[in-house]
Amino acid sequence: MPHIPFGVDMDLLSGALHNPAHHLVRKASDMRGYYADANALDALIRTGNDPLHYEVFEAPIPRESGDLMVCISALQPGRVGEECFMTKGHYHTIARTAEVYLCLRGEGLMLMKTAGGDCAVETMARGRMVYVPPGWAHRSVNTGPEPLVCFCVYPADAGHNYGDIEVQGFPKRVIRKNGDIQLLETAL
Ligand code: S6P
Ligand code: ZN
Repeated sequence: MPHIPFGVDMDLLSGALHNPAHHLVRKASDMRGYYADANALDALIRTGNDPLHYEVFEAPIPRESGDLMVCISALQPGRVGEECFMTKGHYHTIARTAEVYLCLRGEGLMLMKTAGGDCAVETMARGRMVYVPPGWAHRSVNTGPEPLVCFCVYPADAGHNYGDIEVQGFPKRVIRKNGDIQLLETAL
């Protein structure tokens, strides 16, 4: 891909980018193993017609050192059992790379952890930026009734490493119970 300046149009409400180079779609069936209540996820897949979980639209940028990847994502509202819809979460393959999330719509939490056992949680809301430092795995959680739409920028060669996340998850799970958002400690 040539390195020439360009611009792209985005729909900040739905969280879409026109003519993306890559469009990632994750449905409920892609999330097996990630939620505490596997039966509730199976029921959602069967009776809910395997609903959309989240989408990520990436701009046409080479995944090269020195470039910045730009994407916009939309995480749908909903729950699996009591647990709020969330992304899989990942480390970056190149661990020294950070990421900036600017929230454009909705409400949520960013769960972050290091391989060394540190954990952090930041709120996400329209107009709020969350900085994910190098070495921190990150997972977005939608705690509200609308799509959680975010604009992200990170080094284009960073890569995704799902590492221990599918097996261990994060040190906290986010549930909505009786209308309240609660953070549960998980046994790691
Ligand atoms: C990429 C950035 C996001 C995620 C997206 C999907 O570094 O953090 O664009 O790719 O939120 O998350 P996941 O964990 O399924 O790759
Ligand atoms: Zn990332």
